[in-house]
Amino acid sequence: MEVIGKNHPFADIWKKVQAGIRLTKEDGLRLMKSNDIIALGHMANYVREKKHGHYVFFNTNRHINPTNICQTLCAFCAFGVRMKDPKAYTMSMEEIEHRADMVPSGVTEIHIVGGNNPQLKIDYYEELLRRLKKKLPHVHLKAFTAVELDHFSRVNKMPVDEILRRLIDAGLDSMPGGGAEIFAEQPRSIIADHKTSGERWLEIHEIAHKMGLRSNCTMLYNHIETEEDRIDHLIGLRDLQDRTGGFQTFIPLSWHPENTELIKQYPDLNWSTGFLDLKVLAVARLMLDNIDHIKTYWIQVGTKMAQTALWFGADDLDGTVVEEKIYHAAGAETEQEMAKSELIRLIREAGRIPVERDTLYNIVNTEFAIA
Ligand code: V47
Repeated sequence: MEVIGKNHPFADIWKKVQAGIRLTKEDGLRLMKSNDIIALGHMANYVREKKHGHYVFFNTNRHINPTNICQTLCAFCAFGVRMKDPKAYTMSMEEIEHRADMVPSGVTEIHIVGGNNPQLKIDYYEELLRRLKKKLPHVHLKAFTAVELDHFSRVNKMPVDEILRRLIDAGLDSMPGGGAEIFAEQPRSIIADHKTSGERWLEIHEIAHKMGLRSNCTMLYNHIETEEDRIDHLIGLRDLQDRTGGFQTFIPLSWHPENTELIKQYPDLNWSTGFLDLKVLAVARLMLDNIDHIKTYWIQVGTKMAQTALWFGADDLDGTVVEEKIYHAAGAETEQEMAKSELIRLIREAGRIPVERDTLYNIVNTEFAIA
C-alpha cells in the first residue's frame, strides 16, 4: 500500500520531494503543523536514502568545555554561571593538557565550546588550541560557536575575521553549530536576551565559510518558539547555505528545562516528546535540501530515539562524546559517553550500515560496513 497516495493531503509535497523541487515556507508550515508522522518519516527517509543509502556516519570524539563562566546567561541554559558561583570553573592550560593526555588513539575530533567568560582574552584560546595541536597533531579541533567568536571580538576589540585568522593559525579546524537557538527576535529576546542576534550568527558563519572553514548548524526547539519560527529558522540556514555551501550538518536540539531560568518564567513548558523530536527532524531533512547531513545527538534525544531517528531523516549519529556538560547541567539522563562498539550496535540493529567518519566526512573506517 502506498504511504502517500494521490488523495493524501501531502500528495503535492511528495511529488516535489520525489522530483527534487525545493519546498516553500508554506509547504514547511503544513508539514510542521501535521501529526502524520508516518508520512513525514516516509518523505524524510526517501531524501535521506537518496543522499546516503543505508549508511550512518559517526565519529569518535571528545568534548572539552574550558570554562562555564558566562556573562550572557541565557534563560534556557543551565550550563553557564556567574563568576562568583561556587560551580564556576576555568581550566588551566595544565588541565587542558591533562585532558589531551587522556585522549586515546582513534579519537579524530575534539569539540570545544564554553561560556562567554569576560576574563579570558584571545591569547588563552590561542594557547589552548596550540597546546592541544602539539599533543594531538592529527586530531581535528572543532571549536567555538559563532556566539563565542562574537564575544571574543568584543572583548578583544578585534573584528571577527581577525579573531578567526588568529585561531586558525593556532590550530582551529572548523566550527560547531551551537548558539543558533531560534533566529526569530521575539522568542530569542526571551530565551536568550543579550545573546548575539540570529542575523549576526548567520553573518559570522558566512565570514567563516568565506575564510575556508566548514561549520555545523543547529536549531533549539521545544521552548516558546512557534511552528513558523522553526520554518523561518530552517529557511535562514538554507539561504546562507545557497550562498556559501559551508554547512556540513544540521543538528536539531530539543530544549531541556531542568535548572534553567526559563522554566521558572514558563512553568508550563516541558520536556520534548519523541513525537516532536521525530517531526522536527523529518521536516528539517525535507526543508534543508542543500545541507548534506542531519545529525541526531543521542546525548539529548536518548539512545532509543536516536536509533529511531535513523529512519526519520538522520544519517549521522553523534558520537562517542565523553564528558558532556551542557545537557547534563539541564537534566539529561543519558550517559556522558558511549563506547564505539555500542554506537555500532545501535546502528546495525536499526538495519543501517555504520561508517566511521572524521569531522569533514572523510571515511576513517569502513570495516564495520563490510562486516
Ligand atoms: O547552543 C544549551 C543547546 C547547544 C540547553 O556542531 C541546550 O557538531 C537544550 O551546539 N537544553 C550546544 N539545549 C550543543 C551543540 C552541539 C551539540 C552536538 C554537536 C554539535 C556540532 C553541536 O546546546 C547550545 C544550545 O542550543 N543547549 N542548554 C538546554 N538546557
